[in-house]
Amino acid sequence: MRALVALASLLLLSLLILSACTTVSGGEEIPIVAGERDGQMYFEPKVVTVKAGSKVTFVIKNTGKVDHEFESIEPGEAGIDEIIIPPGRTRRVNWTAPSKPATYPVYCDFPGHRAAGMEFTLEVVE
Ligand SMILES: [Cu+2]
Repeated sequence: MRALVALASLLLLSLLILSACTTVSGGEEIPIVAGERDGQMYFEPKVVTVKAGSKVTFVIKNTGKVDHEFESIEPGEAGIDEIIIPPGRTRRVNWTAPSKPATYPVYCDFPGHRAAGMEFTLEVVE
């Protein structure tokens, strides 16, 4: 009987840990592709829309041949710290949208990349 109680407690504990993990792992996954093509550089899609206050996880895949960044950290921007995505790699970024509608640029800040098209619009809507 004691063993059964111990087993039940262990099961309950692991369930609690599992559900805690689910909570911190972010929200809806938003796939983003970074790369270069025809002398241009890009993020796709060009516009990403999320609901105010929602938790999302950007899953950024670099399909190009050079390093790229993903950030929106200047004053008044989305508050996404710079992260570097090497060629062929994928990086995950958790982000919580603000509670009010807003529009932010997300971009690659390597010299010349943003000017070559490496930017997309992050829209927060009600
Ligand atoms: Cu870049």
